[in-house]
Amino acid sequence: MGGGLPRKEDPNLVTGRANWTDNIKLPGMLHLAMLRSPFARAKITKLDVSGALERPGVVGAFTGAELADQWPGGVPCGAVVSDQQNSPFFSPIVTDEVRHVGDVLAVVVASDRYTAQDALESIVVDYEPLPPVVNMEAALAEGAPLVHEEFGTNECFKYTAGVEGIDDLFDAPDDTQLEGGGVRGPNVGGQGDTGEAMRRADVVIKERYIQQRVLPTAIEPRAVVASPEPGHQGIVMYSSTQVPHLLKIVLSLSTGIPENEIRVVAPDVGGGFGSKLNLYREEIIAVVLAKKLGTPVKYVEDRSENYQATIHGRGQIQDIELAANSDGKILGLRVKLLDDMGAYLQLLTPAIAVSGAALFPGVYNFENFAIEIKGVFTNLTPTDAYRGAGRPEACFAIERAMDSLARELNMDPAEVRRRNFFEPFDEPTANPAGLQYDSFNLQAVLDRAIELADYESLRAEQQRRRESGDPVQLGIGFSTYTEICGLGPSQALAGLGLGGGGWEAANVRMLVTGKVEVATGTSPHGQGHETSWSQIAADVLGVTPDDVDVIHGDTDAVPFGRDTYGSRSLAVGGIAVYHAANKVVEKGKKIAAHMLEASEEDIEFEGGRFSVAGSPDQNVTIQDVAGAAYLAADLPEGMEPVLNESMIYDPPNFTFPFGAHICVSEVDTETGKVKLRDYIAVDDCGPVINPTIVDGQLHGGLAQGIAQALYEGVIYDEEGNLVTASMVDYMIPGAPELPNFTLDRTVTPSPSNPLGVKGVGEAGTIGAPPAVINSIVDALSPLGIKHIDMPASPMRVWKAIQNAQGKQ
Ligand code: MCN
Repeated sequence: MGGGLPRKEDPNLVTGRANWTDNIKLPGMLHLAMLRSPFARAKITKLDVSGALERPGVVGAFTGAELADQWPGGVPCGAVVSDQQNSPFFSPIVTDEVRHVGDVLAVVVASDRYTAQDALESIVVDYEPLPPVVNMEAALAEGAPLVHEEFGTNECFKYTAGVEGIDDLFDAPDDTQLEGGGVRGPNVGGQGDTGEAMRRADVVIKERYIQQRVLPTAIEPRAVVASPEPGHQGIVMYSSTQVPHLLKIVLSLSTGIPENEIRVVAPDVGGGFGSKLNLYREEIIAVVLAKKLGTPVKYVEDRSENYQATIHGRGQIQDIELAANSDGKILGLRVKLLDDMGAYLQLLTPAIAVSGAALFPGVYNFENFAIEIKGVFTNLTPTDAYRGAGRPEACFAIERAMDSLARELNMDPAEVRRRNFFEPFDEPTANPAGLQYDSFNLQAVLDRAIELADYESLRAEQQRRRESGDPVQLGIGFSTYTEICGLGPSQALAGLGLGGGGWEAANVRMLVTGKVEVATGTSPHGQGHETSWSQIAADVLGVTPDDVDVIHGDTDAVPFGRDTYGSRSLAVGGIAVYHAANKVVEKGKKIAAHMLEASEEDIEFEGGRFSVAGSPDQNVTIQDVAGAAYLAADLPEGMEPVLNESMIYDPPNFTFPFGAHICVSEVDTETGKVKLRDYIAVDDCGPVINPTIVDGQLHGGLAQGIAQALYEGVIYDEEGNLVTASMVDYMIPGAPELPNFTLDRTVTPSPSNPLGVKGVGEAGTIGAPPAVINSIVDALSPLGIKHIDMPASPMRVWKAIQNAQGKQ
């Protein structure tokens, strides 16, 4: 542990030997294509699939009405954040009305993919187009068209913390009505009296930030093969998923197929970023048709379908008020959020903003906090988890507001942060929302980032450029962040509306030859668990990582698991491996004592060798012990054969990595173009198991965070058409658009687990957006520019400059 072992999984991935879902070809396999709505909202007045059936190669064409009894549970949403939540039935194939462009109204099954796709053209549909709602504020306005008429409103849920007794956080006619805050919400707490804090403050920063929708673009789009395989009584589903174990459960809930008759296999998965944390309608349809037709059915989405029908991330309007004294000390924060659900609820949709709610206070220690979140239905693609899921949004708001506060008080942005940081601690400490942060040393990460950036020189250069009227201005942007990782303690997850079940399972077994197999319930799709888990097991057992094979992603091979998301895998799944391996060592000690005719208390274990204390020559290797345990010819009385130990580990707390990022940008005031010159990230995820993997995770995360800040953004037109429906229209940055990252770490162990590790998989995505926008605003602040919305495209930046100069 701690060594930069090259990733075991990479040779296969980079030499074309990976096994993607689309590589699977089964005898008799048919191909599925979806007829998708071109309208954001329309009634279906006629639907006739008979024309498709006449085409050669077409095996079946189906409407929702024909298959409705096959999916009693519809597409499941498992997240409930409010008793009054409006949760619509989400039919895999709609029957009466389409609710977003890309909604599915019929499907074709054919001998090959092209035939299936072409046959869609022979389906006759009459639509009665209806006016759609394509933005949240319009959706909440009186008389707005309703996405789901049965609810009589487009509000999906309302969630409040610290604001009980008032209807609307900022809309209260008089601030005095906010007295009597201080009520801890049921799950995420608010506390104190934010109204009183606002009145008492020397300054109140009031801002609105837009979290644009973004597309979680994995290299491999979604793919599924559903197969009624011989020898298996139910269904085998191969899916490009990050959650095979979860799929087994929710597929059963959706279709009524008993859970024990479902096997889900995640072959190699080319990325997910949260978007493959869902049971999708296409997977349900493939399973239902494979059962109905008695033959395997494959569906692979193309990139435009991926952009229309795979979930989108973010999609929030954030109104925030931050109250502070003239010395920069924060007195209170209140937040009012609108959260875009899209047309339906996917597995976690309502829980995304709620799970980020308690992180709005960020890394700052203050008294008064309140939040109100409204989930809103729109006629757009559903949203759900995208890398960070709730935390990048929260971090952006507080970190942008901290910069505004610094500017208002004419204070250095690093200094205003420092004045509000928690003092270093290594035991759980409550944040203003009641979350128990595990351990922090924020001062250390900020100091190191400032040192690496050579901050003083940067400010001097900035000053020079300002004074000389250089058209290219320098911007220096900070963000200091924390996030909630290691999802999570089961009880706490239940409190967030996520049902519970935050444990993770591992099985560590030693084979007769002394080799090791680790079965894990995590389901990596780019994170390198085969390497990291090998390192953990190898260190505990005193073998080499090459002796360890890691098995994952098959519910028959690994019976229990809770999969990979929420940067949970190391802090929960890796710790399960650690405990199971230690159990192997404990059992090995008993066998070694028997073999060495010594007492168990006298057996020491180091470097893969059991020896008798004081007589190091009397020893046996763990491989010897594994062989003896397997053959079982001479074991201690009553002992079960084989070194084969399991652990189901439920963590006591989440983990809270933290960091300080500094973005250095050059903003061309004549063209609006922003060039990132440098990006310094000092992150603390506790002790690191594999520094190469951690650096890779940070690079990828930073790239996606910078992408949201500068390049990416979903665009819909007024009719609800997805304008950014291909990679030509949607800007995914590549290496040329990104700066050379300067990374460093501090190590503050978590008290929550024996290795002290915290998550890192989303850290970059969380820290980067505010650092980038803060740097641009910093560069342009002499013009009086206070905010630029994301993505800060050249056009947007140029317009802001023109406005500021009174030219527009
Ligand atoms: N690690 C480590 N030491 C630490 C922390 C982590 O060595 N102190 C290593 C772990 O051992 C693991 C990797 O870093 O190999 C990530 O661990 P962790 O932070 O526990 O995150 P998860 O494995 O649970 O990954 C989930 C996270 C999320 S939520 C998204 S979204 C995301 C991400 O990982 N999606 C990814 N990284 C991705 N990387 C790729 N390539 N593709 C995705 O879809």
